[in-house]
Amino acid sequence: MSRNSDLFSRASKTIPGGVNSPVRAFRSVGGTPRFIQRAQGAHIWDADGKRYIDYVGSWGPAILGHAHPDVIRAVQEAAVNGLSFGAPTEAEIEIAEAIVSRMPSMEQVRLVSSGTEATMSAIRLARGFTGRSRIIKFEGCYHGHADSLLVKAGSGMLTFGNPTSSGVPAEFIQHTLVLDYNDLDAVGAAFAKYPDDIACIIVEPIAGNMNLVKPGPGFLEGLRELCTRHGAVLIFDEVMTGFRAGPQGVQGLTGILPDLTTLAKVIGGGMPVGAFGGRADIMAHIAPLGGVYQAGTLSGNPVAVAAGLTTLRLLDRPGFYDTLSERSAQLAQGLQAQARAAGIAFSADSVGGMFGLYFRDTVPTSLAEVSESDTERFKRFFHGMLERGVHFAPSAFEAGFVSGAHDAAIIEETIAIAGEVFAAL
Ligand code: KE4
Repeated sequence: MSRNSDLFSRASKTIPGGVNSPVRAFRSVGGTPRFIQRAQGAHIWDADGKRYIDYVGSWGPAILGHAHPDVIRAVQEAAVNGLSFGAPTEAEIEIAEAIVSRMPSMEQVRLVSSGTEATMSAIRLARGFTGRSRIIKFEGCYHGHADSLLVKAGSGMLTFGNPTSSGVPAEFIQHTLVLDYNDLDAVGAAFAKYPDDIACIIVEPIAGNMNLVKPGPGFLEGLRELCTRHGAVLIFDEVMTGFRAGPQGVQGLTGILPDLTTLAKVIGGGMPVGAFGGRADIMAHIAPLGGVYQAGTLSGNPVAVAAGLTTLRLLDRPGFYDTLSERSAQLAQGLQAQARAAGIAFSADSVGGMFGLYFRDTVPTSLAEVSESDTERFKRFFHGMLERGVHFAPSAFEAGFVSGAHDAAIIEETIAIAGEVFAAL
């Protein structure tokens, strides 16, 4: 019995499902989750001492590679001066300045402790700013686990959604419209049906929670135009794509500026930091300035901020993102070549430091197309790679991540291992 199995059965006695976040339980791929003992650079080691090349990277934060010495040192130096004060610190100003100077649409920012807090707060702010209740989200996009966002599309596209979680009363999601990603006509129809009644659109400007799905031509531009025309707030949920898809997130890649942006993951560098921000005239409605209440005991705590601020500064290294993008593309192309050689229906895509792997012939443009992937084959691929020391996301519906520590040799090693696994699929 491996230590992973021992730990998993022991964990399950005191922690629901043995994990503190559901995707970690391997439910969609089967098998025993690996309990990580330590991580360094591109690698993680499990409880049995087995080493893996890691492409989860804590679901995005480990963009520099795990345990970067400068980040660890910054955390240690902050910690000896105290962990949290519940009072303002200079470091919070520095990370706020670092964020707003990098994100083209952000004039002001408020720190929180998770992506969920960021999106929940941004939606409340959009409702408070507009005085409207209805919100639009897209099927397959995940924005954290706030009640009003745990919704799947209703029967008719323009009817209101149904909860995706028990414990969410219908009243809590009655104002949430769920539309198809990339379906701009449906968004136009929603505004036509509910003129002056839609507070905001929240969207992953590149989706990473239905696997990687990019916006179609004109989709983001169309959302921007519709929100401007109807006085609705456009929220880019860049929790995953912020400082990951590129040095200025998707808004930097596209030049399309949202009214509000939510961030987390990279800006904490592995420590709990989230943020929401954007137009100063909207942020002026947040307490203590305005009537939209939002708060957090550990928001902006100096230890988490030290990790995030050091990470952001290290990302400024010349050529960092060019190399990161090259590595992701090298992985995607190499896996595609191996799959083709083995006659496996497979495609892959990448943008910046994130990638998507799909067991279908073509790169998907919607959740429906992602759902046509061969998930059974994905499971066998996932475990074949895991047994050979490569740790991909334990779900066919998640994006993957490379870091600055994934050099060309590590990518080539991964591609070579995949050749063996595809051949056995
Ligand atoms: P957190 O509350 O988990 O920090 O962030 C929620 C969130 C919000 N918005 C986007 C675009 C996100 O990707 C996330 C969280 N992403 C998942 C990965 N698919 C976190 C992994 C997990 O749930 O354990």
